[in-house]
Amino acid sequence: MPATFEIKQDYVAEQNKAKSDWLAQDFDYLSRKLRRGNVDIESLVEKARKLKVAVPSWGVGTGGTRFARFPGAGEPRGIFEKLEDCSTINQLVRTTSAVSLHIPWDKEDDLSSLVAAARRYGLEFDAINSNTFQDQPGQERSYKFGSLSHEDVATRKQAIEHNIDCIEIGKTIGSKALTVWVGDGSNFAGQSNFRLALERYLDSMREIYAAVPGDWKLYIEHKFFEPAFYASVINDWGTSYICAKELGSKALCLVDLGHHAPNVNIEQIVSRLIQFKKLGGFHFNDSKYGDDDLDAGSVKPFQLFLIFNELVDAELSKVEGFDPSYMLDQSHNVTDPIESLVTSSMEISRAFVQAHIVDRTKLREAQMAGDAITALATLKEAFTTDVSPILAAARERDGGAIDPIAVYRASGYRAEKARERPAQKGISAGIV
Ligand code: AFD
Ligand code: MN
Ligand code: MN
Repeated sequence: MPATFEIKQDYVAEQNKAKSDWLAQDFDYLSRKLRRGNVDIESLVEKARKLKVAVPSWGVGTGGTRFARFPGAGEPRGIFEKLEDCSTINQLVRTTSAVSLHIPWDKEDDLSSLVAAARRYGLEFDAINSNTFQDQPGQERSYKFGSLSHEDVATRKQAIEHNIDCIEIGKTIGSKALTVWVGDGSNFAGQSNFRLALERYLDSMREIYAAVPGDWKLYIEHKFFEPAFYASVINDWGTSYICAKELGSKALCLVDLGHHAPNVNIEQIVSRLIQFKKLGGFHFNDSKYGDDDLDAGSVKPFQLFLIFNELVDAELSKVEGFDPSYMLDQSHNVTDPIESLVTSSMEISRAFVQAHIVDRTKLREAQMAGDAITALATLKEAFTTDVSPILAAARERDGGAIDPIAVYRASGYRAEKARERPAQKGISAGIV
């Protein structure tokens, strides 16, 4: 008997039984509909089964805003409980078998126990994230005025060393990438010299790059504002691209969907990065105003589809070196984080499968004929196809739940965790 409550595999199978009839009917209907367009539903199920998206360790705790944090019941109190929740998500959806750690939030001295726990849950560790946007207790130098681009060489050195420490942790736990996002920037015009700040950032990154193992990737994550409200040092994909290019082949750009100005054409940015072989991966989430951590697909599902349209186009065109990694990066303020991450991972799979339905011959012909109406209609036809039965079948075949949220709620998992994990004062669970 495990010491803590977990959803039993038999329970998932039992719950699936009640839904399997309607799934078979819907699946059959969709398969006939897709066949009319020469699309084989089985190949889509296989595609869906292969797609993986990593879960952020910091996403399973309740987030907060600048104004307040309203803690949820049974929140994970440390990395081992976070892994437990990540495992529950993967058990239900079967597409989230990797976890992305954030250091020092997830700092653990006993790394072999951490690896053993992950293995027991069937989880792996994805990219490791460094944190030089906060000061930690006992830290010698402050990041108030920046980290990798700080004016002071000793502060930069401290930030570089932290990143190298993260690489060392990552090596031990089996990560293959380091993601660097810095909060460096300025709040006032004139506060910082743009050119010198970027030079210092690049010098620091060169030292980190040198410590990145040959079979690893170094992801540069840009963000146009916040915490710096006038100018961020790594503010956009252009700056990110230039830095990745300066550093070398291990350095790639990471696109966080929430890190662009409103209405920016993110799918076009994705296309550009693919074309010039610098697309490293994604932090999926959604955004309406300046927020960067809403649930993927919750505000602009068509945008998510259009991004996957570019990704699938690259996959089918066999663009050389195209191998982006997918991660969620969200903060959940008003929902049960497990429910949000379950739903978001399904939205990623939905957009991916829909993008695979696009009739690319028809689209190309419409483009060549200057037929904008048919081009858009071709995309819309795929986007408006309800691929839920494909996603449900993929989950079921891998031992997951046909209806993950229903199973999760019926299992009483959260109430059990609330008993097992009495609230602690002052837990911080991801802030931005
Ligand atoms: C930031 C970035 C980055 C960072 C995260 C921390 O999205 O990925 O690690 O917030 O929560 O906005
Ligand atoms: Mn991010
Ligand atoms: Mn963010």
